[in-house]
Amino acid sequence: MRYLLMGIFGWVCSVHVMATEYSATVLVEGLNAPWAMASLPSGGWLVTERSGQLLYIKDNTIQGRVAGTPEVYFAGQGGLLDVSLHPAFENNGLIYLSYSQGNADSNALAVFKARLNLSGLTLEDGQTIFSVSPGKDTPVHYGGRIAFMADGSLLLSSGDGFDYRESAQRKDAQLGKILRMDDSGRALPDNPWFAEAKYLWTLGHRNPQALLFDAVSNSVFSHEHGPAGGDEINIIKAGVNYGWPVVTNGKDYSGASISPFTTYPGMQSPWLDWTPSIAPSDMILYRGQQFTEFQGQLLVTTLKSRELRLVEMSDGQFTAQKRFLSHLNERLRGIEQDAAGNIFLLTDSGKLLQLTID
Ligand SMILES: [Ca+2]
Repeated sequence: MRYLLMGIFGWVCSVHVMATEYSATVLVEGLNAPWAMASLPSGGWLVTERSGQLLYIKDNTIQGRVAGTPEVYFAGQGGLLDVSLHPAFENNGLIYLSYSQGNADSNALAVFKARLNLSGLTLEDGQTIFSVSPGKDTPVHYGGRIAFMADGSLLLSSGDGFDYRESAQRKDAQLGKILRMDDSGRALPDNPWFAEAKYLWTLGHRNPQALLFDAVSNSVFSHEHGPAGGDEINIIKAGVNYGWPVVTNGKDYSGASISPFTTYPGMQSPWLDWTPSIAPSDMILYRGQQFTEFQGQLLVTTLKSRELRLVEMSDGQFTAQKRFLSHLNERLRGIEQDAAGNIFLLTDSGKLLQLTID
């Protein structure tokens, strides 16, 4: 018995020593509700603050506020949301912002396009190239993530507006969808329902908070918030119905059942379901060299769970999850990798962090 215990003790110790531990270095503090960031090829970051500011950060310092951003409807979950560089940014300097526009009676997720003048800290030729239709009178569930695909098309995740969840199944509404357009905001003729619903790429989403295109696997991943339970990751393919609110593993916040169905013919079940909810906020598919454990895997920031989730897969199938950074006790809002393979995080408490190996 004594030898058996010693054996177990030794095994536990060796596992502890072998596992890689991660922590984070604070680069910048004092950000005001940061939502998203984009790594600039010249070094530094563009960071959005939900109240409407676009900040330029370099050398661990806020260099200034970029002028020329759109006027945002700042309420609830709305305001200035994502920032994304055009795939040919180094040639054309174009950036894209998602934001909520309008007022309490009628507001909508919109996309703003502009040319970044970094030396002048201003946006030039800015224009709103798209806004979700119809408008709504709730300040929540915008979705709002932008991702460019290899063909140069722009994907936009649009939330269901909370009170309008039935719209997620209707082709005559852009709520609860992933939308696809060109880099000027025009619908693309090869979209799956172009004749009847030009912009729609997929149906049946609730509040998709992450959206990414991975060039290596030529795949698109998203995640979205369920209600109480039913957070999910999906692999996004054109023309697919992802089920909300007909199919969900979540319940209403009251505890009432939303749907009797967890599967339904013609609707795609989640690639990964989180019940109970972890409130995922952002996600990358890591393609750098610096963190070997993360290569080719998904990293998900979480709000409710206050941790970084590694979601491992093999041949496109989910295999395992691991949890990191719980000791920070931070609501993690955003994650990005830079060209060198470094990983950066945003927190709701207003910090820009860099991931480190302990
Ligand atoms: Ca679903």
